Amino acid sequence: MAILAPEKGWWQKKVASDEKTWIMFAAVVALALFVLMVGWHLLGKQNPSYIVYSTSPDEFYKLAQANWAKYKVGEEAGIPVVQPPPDADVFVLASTWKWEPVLVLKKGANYKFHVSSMDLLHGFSIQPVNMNFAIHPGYDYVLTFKPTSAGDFRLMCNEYCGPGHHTMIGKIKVED
Ligand SMILES: [Cu+2]
Repeated sequence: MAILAPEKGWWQKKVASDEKTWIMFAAVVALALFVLMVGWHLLGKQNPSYIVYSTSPDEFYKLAQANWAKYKVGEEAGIPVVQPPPDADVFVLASTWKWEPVLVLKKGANYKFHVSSMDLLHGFSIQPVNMNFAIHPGYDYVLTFKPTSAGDFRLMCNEYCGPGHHTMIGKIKVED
């Protein structure tokens, strides 16, 4: 019974051979999973990795505003429509409860995304592709991004962020 102390010297008992087999088996499985983790990162269609820098909501907001002013081509319901050229920096800002700006990108071009939140934890999720990142305020998430198909994509928030969470839907248009 667990309520009683184990008998003295129990830790000095030799490990039985079947127990040794199980320990070896577990070690082999753990090592195999460790190797798979690296392989899966390189070969599996996982979330791409990104680089994170620390920033502040104020600083990021200023950088985003300057970037949008440079590449702005219009406005949709008060949200700027931004068309950055290939290889440009692209700023995406999450706040309760919207994504800014509306992006117009070119298929096959490379972009350097900077994503941050102004207030709470939000989730940057591009639908219907498998991309999903947690976005905390105070950090600049930098990811290289190359749209591989044309069409209209939705940017969803994938972390519950309050009563307007379900309305937090952004737009990315990818042109041929
Ligand atoms: Cu949300």
